[in-house]
Parts: sequence; C-alpha cells; structure tokens
Amino acid sequence: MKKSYKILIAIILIYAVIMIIFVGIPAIRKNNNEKKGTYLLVGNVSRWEYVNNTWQSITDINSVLSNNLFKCYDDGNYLGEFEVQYYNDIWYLFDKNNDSRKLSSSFLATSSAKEIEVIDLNNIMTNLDQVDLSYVNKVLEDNSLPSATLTTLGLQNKITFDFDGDKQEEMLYTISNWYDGQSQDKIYSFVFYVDNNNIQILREDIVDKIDMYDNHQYPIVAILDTNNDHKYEFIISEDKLMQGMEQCHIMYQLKKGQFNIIKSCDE
Ligand SMILES: [Ca+2]
Ligand SMILES: [Ca+2]
Repeated sequence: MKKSYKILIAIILIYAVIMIIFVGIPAIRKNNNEKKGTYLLVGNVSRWEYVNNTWQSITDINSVLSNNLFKCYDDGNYLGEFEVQYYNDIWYLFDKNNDSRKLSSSFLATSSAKEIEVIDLNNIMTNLDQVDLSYVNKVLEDNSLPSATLTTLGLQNKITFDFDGDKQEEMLYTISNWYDGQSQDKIYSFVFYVDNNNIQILREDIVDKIDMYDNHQYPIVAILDTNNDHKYEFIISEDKLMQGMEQCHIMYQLKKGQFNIIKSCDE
C-alpha cells in the first residue's frame, strides 16, 4: 500500500473516532435521557406520569418502580434517591444494601431526567392573621356565606411564596369551617390564591350542615416545579374526613397568572 493511502486511512479512522466520541456518545446519552419518563408518587394513592404533554395515572406501576430510582421526601424532608416499592398499603424505600424503611402517608417521590425542585413547606406555611381574614371574608361574602373569625376556621393554612418567579410573594390559602362551624348552617372549604390583592378561587365545596360528612377538605401537600420553568405547581389532597381511604390529589399549574388544574382526581 502506498504511504499516502495509509495516511488517508489513518486520517479517516481518527475522524471516525472523534465523531463517535464527540457526536455519537452524547447523542446516545441524550436519547436515553429523553426516553426516561417523568413520574410523581404522591401519598398512598396517586402515581402519575407525564405522557403526551399531560399528567396521567401510571398504567404499568410495577415496571416504573422496578426501572427507576426516586428522589424521596417524607413530611417535607428530603431523604435521598432510592428504589421504592409498595406493599400492604405502605411505601418502602430500599437503600444500596437493600435495607428498607417505611414511609408515611405524606410521602412524595419524583423521578425525571430533569431535576424536579420540591419546596419545603415547613418554612412557608403559617396560620392566618387578621389581614388574611379580610381575604377569607371577601371569598365568603362573594359566596353569600357569613363572615368567619380565626376561631371558626378549623382548617386554615397560608403559604407565602413566589409562585410565578417575579420576585414578589403570592399567597395560597386553604380554609374550612368543618371542625368549628357546627353552629353555622353551611359547611364550606375553599382553596384560593392571592396575587397582588387579586383573589382567584381554585376549589370550593359548600354543603348544608346536614351533609357535612360529604364536605371535602383540601390540605396543600406539595409545591414543586415539574417542568423546570421556575414557575411552581402545587398539589392539594381532596379529603373527606372519616373516609380517609377516598382521598385523591389534584395538581395546579400557572398559566398567564391563573392557576389551572393539570391533573384532576378522575384522569
Ligand atoms: Ca411572585
Ligand atoms: Ca413549573
């Protein structure tokens, strides 16, 4: 073989190796990342996946659990990334030594190629004060309900947080008179959002006192950024007191300043 051919072949080989290293391998990695699904496990009852630009219930939970590690949170505390399994109505995580740990019903877990930021609610959730009560009473007045005081609201939580990333904090409220409203004709629960004094009611349930066991409460269970856009989604639980097993979860996402449901109880 002529020397010039050998040089040509050597150049082609070197070029091929360079292309594989700098183009081929990153492309395979990218492809694998894109193939990895996005999953959320919320409490004992909700197992969601992001498919075709919507959140849906996972169809093959066993396959998802055996093929993915999950970032696990329990009562708001980050525990790490683990394999998780569900036995006899309880979530367990397994560490590298296959030692297991039981998780509470306020368990949350995420698995995604992109980081899903989960906010610690312990630092931003508070009870209501008199200023908050003015928002509550506006909501009640608009629904022809009598005014509340801080003592008639058995469930009252406020989250103060910059949901939309504009460096100003908004407020998210969940309230109910279920526990302490027995002297009132109507039993009610509301979830509402206040951005710059504008109130947006996101969830409401108003029943006659005789039907109080049908009334839902809506505790806020998570704030997280599922799509990495630095605008934050949140999840509420839809609970009926005395019927704990019937709970389900609803997820909301901001669009043009309004929170909309992106995962309801029914889908
Ligand atoms: Ca904001
Ligand atoms: Ca987001």
